[in-house]
Amino acid sequence: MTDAQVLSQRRRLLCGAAALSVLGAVPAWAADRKIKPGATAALIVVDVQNCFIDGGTLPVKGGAEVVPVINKLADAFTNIVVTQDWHTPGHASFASTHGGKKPFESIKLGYGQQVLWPDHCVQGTDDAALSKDLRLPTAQLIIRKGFHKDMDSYSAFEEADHKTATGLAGYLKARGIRTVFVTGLATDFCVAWTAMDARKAGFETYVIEDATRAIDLNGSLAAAWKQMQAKGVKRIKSSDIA
Ligand code: VGL
Ligand code: ZN
Repeated sequence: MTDAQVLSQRRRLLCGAAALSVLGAVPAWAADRKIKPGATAALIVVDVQNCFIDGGTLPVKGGAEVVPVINKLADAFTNIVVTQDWHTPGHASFASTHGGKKPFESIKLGYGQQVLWPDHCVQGTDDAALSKDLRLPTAQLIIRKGFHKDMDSYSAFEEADHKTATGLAGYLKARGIRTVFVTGLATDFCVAWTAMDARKAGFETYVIEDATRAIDLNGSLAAAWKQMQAKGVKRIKSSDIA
């Protein structure tokens, strides 16, 4: 066979596999196409904290639903990093800090536009604690962010001035990590900013969609996916992981 014939035969085989998987019958060799995270991959679990779950101060719709998905994903990873939104009282991102401002309005601060939020994830409070239902026995690092009173940090890599590093990129690189899989809350804020900054720092980056839930403020979810795609972030489902 010529190379072209080999390729076209392969393509037919792959189409066949796609048709079979629609029927729910995936042959063993097609299952091999799932992603197997190895020693150079890390799962990043963003802000799965009481504040972002029902009963918390800034609940994300369906936020608790990511927990079992993430717990199951954790079995496939030897490297796991967890993040925590960790604000001072009177933080710049709180509406209550700015006289006359209401939550979900936006203002201009020294480093750019800032959405104002209800007071949330204050350092040391139960609201800021990780969900007690998370089971991540192999998690190696908890990185806290947003702890500078005058600056927010949606991203686990860089604060909102896009200059101040959290240290996560250096940590991951020092550990030999090349690929990151981002999960958690919220898709359109801390997950998206973390994923985009992971790309900026040179990591191959996936967002596992069903392991996230969104705030979706004025179309922010669709905008976030568009921006992530433009930056080369790959969008997958937890069933794509072996
Ligand atoms: C987040 C809003 C404010 C997040 C954090 O984790 O997505 N969103 N602080
Ligand atoms: Zn916050």
